[in-house]
Amino acid sequence: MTTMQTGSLGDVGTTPATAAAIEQVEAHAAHNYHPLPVVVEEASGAWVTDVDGRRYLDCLAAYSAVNFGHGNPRLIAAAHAQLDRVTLTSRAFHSAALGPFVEALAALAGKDMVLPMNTGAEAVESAIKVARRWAYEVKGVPAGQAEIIVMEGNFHGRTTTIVSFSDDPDATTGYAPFTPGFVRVPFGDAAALEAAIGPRTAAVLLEPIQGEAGINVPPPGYLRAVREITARERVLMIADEIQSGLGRTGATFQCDNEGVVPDVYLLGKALGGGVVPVSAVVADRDVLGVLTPGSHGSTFGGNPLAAAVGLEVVRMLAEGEMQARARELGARLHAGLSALIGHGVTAVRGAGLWAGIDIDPAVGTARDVCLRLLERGILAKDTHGQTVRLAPPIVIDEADLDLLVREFRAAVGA
Ligand code: IF1
Repeated sequence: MTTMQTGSLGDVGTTPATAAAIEQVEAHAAHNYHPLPVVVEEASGAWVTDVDGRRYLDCLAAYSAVNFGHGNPRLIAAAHAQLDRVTLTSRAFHSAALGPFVEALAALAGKDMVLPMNTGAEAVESAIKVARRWAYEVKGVPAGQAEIIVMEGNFHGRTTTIVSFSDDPDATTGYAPFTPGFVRVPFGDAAALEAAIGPRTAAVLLEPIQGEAGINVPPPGYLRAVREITARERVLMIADEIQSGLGRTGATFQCDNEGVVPDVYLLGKALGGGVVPVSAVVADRDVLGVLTPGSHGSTFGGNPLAAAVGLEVVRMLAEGEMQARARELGARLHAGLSALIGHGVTAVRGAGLWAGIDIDPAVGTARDVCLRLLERGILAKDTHGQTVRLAPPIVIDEADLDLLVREFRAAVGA
């Protein structure tokens, strides 16, 4: 059972231990976030405990990096075992842990090869380089002229090249000059995509469901259309499954739910099990084969600790239970949330155990609702003003999922 929060929000934000911790971070860390006033000290499964011992149900799971729960025993055991062997060799030498990881991940994705990196942005940046080199060396696009088609409303990370093709002023203001070679089209519009493809097009990069944009699910058949068009036009289809993948939407990849196999999968977040940063570009040899010794790299990419945890994540996903849980619990979550439409909620979107809920402005902003949820012992995050995103760890139990829906209903005043 949960310990319900008592008192008003003021109590949550102003206890001495919480206030002191917030003050210290505000004094010494860059202010590139506006966190909710809660200071997490421990976590297990779907629950976190703050510095005052108060418990919260974690319904963000670090933006789906903690799909398998905080302190997942299998993943922590894999990390502990590797910690006592070797954690970092660089890839100047081979390590015993890398081979099993890349072989298992390639098999999970049905592809030949893996480029192991660390953060999602690194996987995206690496895929941009690989797609350009593939365009020049395999497709025959004239040197320096490769174009990559991206989506309006995209979010693929925070590096200067990635924000170069963002249409979000918060992500781009003050960071020019930008990297050229990107064309943006409306998400969900296959005709617009087809019209934008030309002889210099190397790839299409898209999220199968747009996360930051508000858990935007494209129209049925869109991803299949993207697959058909890119296959016909000899353009790489690059699916950014960094947030949508690895069980979150009730399948190994969201592309699976649409019966689509992209040329390239981009993975991250949950691939490291919420323990270490692990990301990857997964594709066949005719694509990743363009990388030659010295043409790309990373100090930590494919390190033994990351590989050991990543291997256990892949083994867990190969069993299929996490995907089944996300399907079953996701159906329960969406049924509960959809009942709120017209009662403080104007729309619910998502797939599996992933939901974007638009809040009726009469109730307040999404952040207002997140602050009310915080008072009620639920951690959630807003995006773009009116949308609350929910992505609890897939290990959440049914009783806690029902608690989430009850508290959400109360927080929107339904
Ligand atoms: C932040 C957002 C989510 C991603 C997709 C690549 C990356 C991300 C589809 C880059 C990262 C994170 C970044 C984090 C918050 C979070 C986020 F709100 F920023 F957009 F999830 F929606 N592709 N998303 O979602 O991966 O380099 O971060 O490992 O920047 O605040 P990363």
